[in-house]
Amino acid sequence: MTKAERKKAFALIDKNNNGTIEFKEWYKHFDALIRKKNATMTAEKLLGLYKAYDKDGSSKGIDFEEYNSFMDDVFGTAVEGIVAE
Ligand SMILES: [Ca+2]
Repeated sequence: MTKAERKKAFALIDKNNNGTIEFKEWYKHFDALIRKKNATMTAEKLLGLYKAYDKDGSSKGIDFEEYNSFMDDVFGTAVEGIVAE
């Protein structure tokens, strides 16, 4: 996923367009995504992830840089690593 694609994905999650992903936006997005894959993740786990990536602990949400580091952790090695080989 290129940075431009990530920006698009970020904008899709940021429904109210304020530049950060609030927990309700985060939850809605990932809950739907996880359900599509027939998996489940509890709200507590999603909240834990959310808090882990809201690095400045502002609790006003996850900004693009924070989202980007989340994507690096989740997809960096697994997907882009394979593509790079
Ligand atoms: Ca938002």
